Amino acid sequence: MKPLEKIEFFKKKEKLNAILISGVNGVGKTTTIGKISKILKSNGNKVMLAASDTFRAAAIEQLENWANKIDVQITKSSQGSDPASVAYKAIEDALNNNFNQVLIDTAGRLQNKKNLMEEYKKIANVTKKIDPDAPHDVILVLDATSGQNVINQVEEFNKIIPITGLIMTKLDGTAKGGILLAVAKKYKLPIIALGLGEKEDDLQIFEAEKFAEAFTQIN
Ligand SMILES: Nc1nc2c(ncn2[C@@H]2O[C@H](COP(=O)(O)OP(=O)(O)OP(=O)(O)O)[C@@H](O)[C@H]2O)c(=O)[nH]1
Ligand SMILES: [Mg+2]
Repeated sequence: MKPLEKIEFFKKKEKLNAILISGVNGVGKTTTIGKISKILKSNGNKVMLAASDTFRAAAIEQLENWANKIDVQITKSSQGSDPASVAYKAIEDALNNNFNQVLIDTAGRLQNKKNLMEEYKKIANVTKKIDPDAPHDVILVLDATSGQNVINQVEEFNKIIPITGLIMTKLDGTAKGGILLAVAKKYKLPIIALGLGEKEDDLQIFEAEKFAEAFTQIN
């Protein structure tokens, strides 16, 4: 499992690092952004959130609550506005104000909905107008209770913009998420972290040894 680690994800970055967070509906994207922000901030990063889920009612407020809780900045617009413009503006704001990490929240979308996947592509492409290397990370959030469908999610999201890391949430429930290792190996994707609850500290950075220990104890 060692090659699946990517602990440097959470370290302090010297240059702008835009992180696109994607996944199907309700997997825990927004919650995970809150949790990641806390770790990034504690490691000396200046964090900006981009409220690019302009689709779901109350999604902006939800992200704003996390921004307040963790005490990080947020760039937002109104519900129904263009998600790509929000991402663009967030990165612009970050560069102008010396923020180095931008976490882009996106609306939940099913991997087989063509128009929603096109919109997703547009968000990624617009960030390249500011920095051709952006988004520097593309994290697909997976729900441990999704079972085998996870494979199809990785396959389809990866086709639109190459994924750079996986996070699996809801591992505090009865689902063991055994599929995660299989899918990470198949697509050669690092596992960034594991979600173990709804609170700000319920994110465990993926470390192969710890995971192996926990896994063998549970089973
Ligand atoms: N038990 C548990 N619940 C979680 C975890 N991560 C997120 N949740 C819960 O899952 C629900 C959905 O979380 P969100 O963060 O809103 O998910 P999302 O992917 O942003 O949802 P959409 O934006 O609507 O697609 C919330 O009730 C979260 O509190 C986790 O690791 N464990
Ligand atoms: Mg959300």
